[in-house]
Amino acid sequence: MRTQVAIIGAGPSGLLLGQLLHTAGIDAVILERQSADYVLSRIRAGVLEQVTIDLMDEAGVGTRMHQQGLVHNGFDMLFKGQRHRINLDRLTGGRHVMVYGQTEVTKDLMEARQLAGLTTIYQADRVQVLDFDTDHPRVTYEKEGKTHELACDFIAGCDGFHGVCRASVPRSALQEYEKVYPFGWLGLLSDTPPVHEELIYANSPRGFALCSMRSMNRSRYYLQVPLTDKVENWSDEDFWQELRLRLDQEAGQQLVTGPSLEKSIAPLRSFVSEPLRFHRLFLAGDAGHIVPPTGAKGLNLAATDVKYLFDALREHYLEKSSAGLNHYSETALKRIWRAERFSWWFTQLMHRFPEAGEINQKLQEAELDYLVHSDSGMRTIAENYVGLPLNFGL
Ligand code: FAS
Ligand code: PHB
Repeated sequence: MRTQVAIIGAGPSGLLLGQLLHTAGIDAVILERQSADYVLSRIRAGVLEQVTIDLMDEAGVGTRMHQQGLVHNGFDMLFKGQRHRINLDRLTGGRHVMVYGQTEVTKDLMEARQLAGLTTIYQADRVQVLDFDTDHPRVTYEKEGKTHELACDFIAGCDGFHGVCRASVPRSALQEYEKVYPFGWLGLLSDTPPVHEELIYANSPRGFALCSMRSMNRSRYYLQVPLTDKVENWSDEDFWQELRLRLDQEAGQQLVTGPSLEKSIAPLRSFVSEPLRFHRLFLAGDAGHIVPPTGAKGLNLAATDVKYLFDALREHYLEKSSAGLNHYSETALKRIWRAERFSWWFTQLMHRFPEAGEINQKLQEAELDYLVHSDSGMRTIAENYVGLPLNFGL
């Protein structure tokens, strides 16, 4: 079998790239290790930046997102029992974010791909990416006990942090930067009305909490928990009780509890692998970087990688120019490091670091107190949260 672009991974990165390539008449085959249902079962991101919204529209899959997505013009920061609203609209000159779950983004992209009759091979085992340092890269995989080979012009490594693509690059050819945080996020999904119409990020002496949502009937909550914690240690009742202890009185009274639909613990890390290009192999999304989810950047950063890579591939095929491909890594990494910085900074500001001593909580509260009483302080939060403009600093 042969294609122009072999995409490894059918998460949001791979599916969005496949859909954009299709709009430009460029052929791509997606190879995915899991089943489609398994991919959809993973509960992840919830907040889309405008650049991601625009890309969904460009890929022709934005209809349901605009019908069901919730436009948010602000969010609350809670500390010392007080809530302070970050007015995104006012602070960024009219920009906002949209609450629309990654599961829905993935569903829309999967359906569009299937409707267009495009090839996605699910449950592709033992995927190998080969000869990507030559002009004739190829991918092999096993399916139903048979080995298959896919010849291609380019390989897009959209296979996430634990994927095969980055792992196939010789260690001497890349440099990895990593920071692992001493805690995780225990997430709970429930069919209950959100505690507030916007998100609440809470810095409490007991630890971080986040009140988010998927719709006005489905809520998503997170609690900072020690890395040693296990999801089986947490009954729903324990979760709701701890969440109340980390919120202010009003939210505690508003909180509607109910049975969890999903409960899981995600580790937090900052990670970047440089570069993102290895001749005919390109890394995009979590395959190349990870951010702690505090700044809601993970999915949005994946989307901008895909935008840069799609623009470069389209330029290669339609304009016979390789300029975009040659600049992909440098351009994407500039934006990646800006998002890594904000995600790290916001994580340091909002989470409890017991090993840093009680003074750390006092310093965090002092910094928060300054930020929410300073327009420039709130603006630095707002402009990063909605996503820096694509031409920022260029
Ligand atoms: P993904 O990991 O989503 O997709 C990679 C795909 O490649 C997967 O389907 C995988 O099965 C497949 N794959 C892996 N190895 C393969 C192989 N060898 N062969 C074929 N296929 C292979 N971001 C936020 O903004 N907010 C959040 O709250 C948030 N929460 C998260 C919680 C968790 C537990 C995790 C892990 C991430 C979270 N993220 C969050 C970040 C997340 O949303 C990612 O940024 C997003 O999934 C990135 O999408 P992809 O790059 O497509 O990678
Ligand atoms: C979510 O709704 O899953 C979510 C929202 C904002 C974040 C992280 C996760 O910063």
